[in-house]
Amino acid sequence: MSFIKTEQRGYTGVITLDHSEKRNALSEALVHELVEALETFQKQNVRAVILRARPGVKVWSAGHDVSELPGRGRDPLGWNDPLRILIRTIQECPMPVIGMIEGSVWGGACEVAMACDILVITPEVTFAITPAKLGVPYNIGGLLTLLNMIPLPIMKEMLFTAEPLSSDQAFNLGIVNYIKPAGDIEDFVLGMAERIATNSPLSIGVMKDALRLLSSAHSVTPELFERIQGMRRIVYDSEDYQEGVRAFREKRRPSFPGK
Ligand code: YZS
Ligand code: YZS
Repeated sequence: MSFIKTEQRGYTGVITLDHSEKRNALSEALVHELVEALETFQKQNVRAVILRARPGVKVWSAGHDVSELPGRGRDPLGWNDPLRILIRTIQECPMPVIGMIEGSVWGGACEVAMACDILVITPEVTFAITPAKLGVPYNIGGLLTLLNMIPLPIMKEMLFTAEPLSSDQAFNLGIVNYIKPAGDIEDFVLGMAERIATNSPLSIGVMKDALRLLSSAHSVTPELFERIQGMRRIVYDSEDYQEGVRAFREKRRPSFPGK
């Protein structure tokens, strides 16, 4: 079964999320296809990638596939979790990835958007980062992806309320590059990708990687790393995490005991 569609137009590679039944949730299978598509594009000398969903969708992606989150006692966002693999693949691929977004963006899909190099969205887009609704302790690398895009007070509000940020706010804060009406967005993004493709892919690839390395150049001592991991562990060992995931499966509001 295929959860995405891919298309190559000259030097531009287009990936379309295509699993509307599950609102493009980032299952292991979907992520695997996405990662393969990016690797194939790289081999085929694609110079710019567009990551989009089907035209007119209400949900760009519902985020991590909650049915695949591990049970209590295991890190839900460990190094080899599909979301983590996808984020690294987008960040480390040398071609610029343009996120072309229609619809709402949830949880881990917000991080996918923030891992893209350039964002173009329609006016209806919203971004909600939702670990606090599931009792998930978001991982450190993931927080850094968000921190590199979102001003700290706004990020705290998003994380603590888990409420959506509007397209206007995202644009005014410089998180997204452009807001375009649904009827214009595709041509606009394709045009931008074509213009990128006329420039030196070697120069662009190295600058992208250097910017990634510079923006992740925070020194964390082993002790600090272990301390944060220890704090996170308390959360994924907790009743809150169990209740959050269970409530999602049972399609009801969670009631968090706070322990
Ligand atoms: O009942 P069926 O089998 O038709 O499946 C339903 C949903 O269960 C499924 N689905 C998902 N399955 C797994 N993981 C998901 N994230 C997910 N989202 C949806 O898709 C089928 C259609 O869903 P409905 O709810 O009926 O669709 P609709 O009424 O259109 O509502 C769309 C939204 C997106 C509003 C709704 O599905 C929703 O609230 N989804 C969850 C959004 C969310 O909270 N995502 C964050 C997931 N967590 C993460 O990414 C990170 C771990 S974290 O939490 O740390 O940020
Ligand atoms: O033909 P003659 O001898 O009259 O000389 C011409 C140009 O060759 C010369 N000239 C330059 N020479 C060396 N380095 C330059 N950057 C440079 N720019 C211009 O000046 C004479 C007049 O130039 P025209 O092209 O005839 O003037 P005009 O029609 O008024 O056009 C002006 C612009 C500025 C639009 C045009 O000259 C142009 O596109 N110049 C190049 C702009 C550019 O790409 N600069 C970036 C250079 N690179 C860097 O700063 C970094 C290394 S990097 O690339 O990393 O950002």
